[in-house]
Amino acid sequence: MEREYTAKDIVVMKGLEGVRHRPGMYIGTTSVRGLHHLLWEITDNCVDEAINGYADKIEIVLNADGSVTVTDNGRGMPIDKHPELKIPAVEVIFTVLHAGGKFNYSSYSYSGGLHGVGASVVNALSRWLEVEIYRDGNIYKERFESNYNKKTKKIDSGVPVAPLTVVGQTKRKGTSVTFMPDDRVFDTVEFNYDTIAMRMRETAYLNSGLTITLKDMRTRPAREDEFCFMGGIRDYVSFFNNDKKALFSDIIYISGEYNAIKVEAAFQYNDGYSENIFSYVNNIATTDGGMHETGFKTALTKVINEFSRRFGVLKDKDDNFSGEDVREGLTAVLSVKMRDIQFEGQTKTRLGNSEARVATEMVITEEFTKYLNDRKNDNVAKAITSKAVEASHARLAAKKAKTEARKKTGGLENAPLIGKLAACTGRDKSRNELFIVEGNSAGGSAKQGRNREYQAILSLRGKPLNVEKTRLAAVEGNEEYRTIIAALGTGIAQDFDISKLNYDKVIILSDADQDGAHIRAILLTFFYRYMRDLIKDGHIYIGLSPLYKISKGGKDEYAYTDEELLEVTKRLEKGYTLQRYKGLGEMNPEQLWATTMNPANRKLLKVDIEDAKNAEYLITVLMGDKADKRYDYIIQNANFNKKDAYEDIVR
Ligand code: 1YM
Repeated sequence: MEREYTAKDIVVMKGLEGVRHRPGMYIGTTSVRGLHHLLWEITDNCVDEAINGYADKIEIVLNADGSVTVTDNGRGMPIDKHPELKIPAVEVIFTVLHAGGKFNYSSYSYSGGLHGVGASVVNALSRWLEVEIYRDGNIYKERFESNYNKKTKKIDSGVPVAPLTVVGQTKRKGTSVTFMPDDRVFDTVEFNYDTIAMRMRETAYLNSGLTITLKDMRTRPAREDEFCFMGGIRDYVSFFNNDKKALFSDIIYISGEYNAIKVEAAFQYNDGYSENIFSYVNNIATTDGGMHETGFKTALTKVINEFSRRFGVLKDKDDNFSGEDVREGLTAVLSVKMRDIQFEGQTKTRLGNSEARVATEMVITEEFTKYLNDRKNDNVAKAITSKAVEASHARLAAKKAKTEARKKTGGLENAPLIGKLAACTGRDKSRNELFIVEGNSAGGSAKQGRNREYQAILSLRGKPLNVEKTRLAAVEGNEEYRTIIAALGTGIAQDFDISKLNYDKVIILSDADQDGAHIRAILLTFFYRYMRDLIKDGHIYIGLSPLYKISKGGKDEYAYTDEELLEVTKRLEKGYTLQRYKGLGEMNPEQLWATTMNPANRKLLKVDIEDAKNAEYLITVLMGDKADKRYDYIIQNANFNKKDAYEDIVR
């Protein structure tokens, strides 16, 4: 049966056409990250249904044909006819851009990511999409396709192939969506199991009692995971502190509501020195913090200071604890749920709503005060205040030492350090590169092989200090780091100023072995902790060096991975000699330049910490106290020579 198109159909099609024309505007990018955004759009709808109390199960299946199926046990998408468009609501949801907001559906949406563009965008960017709804005893089904139109020479996006149809009976309730991402749109259409698992684990932590299952039918045997945390964000805090020594066993949990903003926080202290606050709004990670985080910090500082005054931990002569003092060794998860969220900042990962600050500060102040003053929690109160005392003493001592050092050297305390740096001659900061090289012999080769106009070399002796276990003051006192800090010119931690950066690229060059992986991880931890914007702004790189040299007839070729080696040796057939490099130090200056430093043919991985939490986990496990776990993790995950460890390979 030929279907007649009405004016409304055309509006609908034009909308989705726009999405296909400019996918980046709707999902940010057509890279592998954009691909996963499609999936989040669908899972977010399920999470909404769960937050509103109608669903408690979500199932994701990566099908063998490359499509993905997401199913929930909620009410089922609405199927009643839309009063104006005269088509079932489900069809509106999948074919009208921004159907959610525009038609006033889903006003209770708490999830929904950065883009929050909805199911129609997923449809527009899929080869085909099928939705099944289990509702009122029926199974309803509709299929949409994006096919090439010979007449218009364009692709008609997300067009229904038939009206919504009842295809069977059922007792169950819920919605199931299967879609095949369009390979004409995305750079890759291969979903990454680990990316999805990570996000779903996080979602499960943030929504206690929600069960999320993930199954990969593309591999044999199928891979499967189930995430469900009855303790919610409390369990999340224990997960983060798993490898650390907690100061007390209790995990402080606070929840409350203020002006229709739901605030939930869980926290605990460990014997380390770093502060780790993981904040969320509507299940979206706010890696740059924002108003809710500010409210949390203000409340924490205020409550601990008031309590300490009242019970004489702070005497009249003492200054108040600073914010850093009360956050030393803190691991916290803060989750806020509210309407009309606004993001700020370059990466749109900072919450801008000031009402979130007010609500968070109110809820935390009230509940945390009650908690500390409850005699049951005396041991916790004592541990927290003692930790703050210790931190404030360390802070004051470091400040004093710094002032004295400055007096002695007349402000030139960095001068001798710069001597360790083989600086470059050029002054163009936007071109200059700093290589941080493992070992003196590789450092020597790098100094001789480099282009001295824009390449500076700093060689490290041995392993740098592990900053995870160190206070800022000790880091600042460490010669290796002082050299790096002085060379970069930016300062560190609170004093960090990226506008003073002397180099466009900071390239870590370490051996392709376990020690090299460890050194790389230590340096990344340092940048992550104290110069995070260097990573965020894309200045940190890992230089790949070849694992093999293959020579034949006086010509040398290099292989950076085992796969490349196979390729080359296959092509050369026989009569070649093979050298395996055990470390950078085995390369002479010319080889190091040709393979690792020359922008024309080197391979650099741009370090991209989109997901600060995972970096923190990696760092915690790599750097934490439990050595066996660390060893396993390095073996399994620290192979930065794997391409998929980072998104971009650049020169
Ligand atoms: C596998 C994906 O989308 N589930 C889902 C979506 C909706 C509902 C239930 C729902 C919401 C409401 C009322 C409501 C959606 N509805 C809409 C819209 N799973 C999945 N489950 N009844 C059912 O929010 O009022 C958008 S999504 F727009 F119709 F409300």
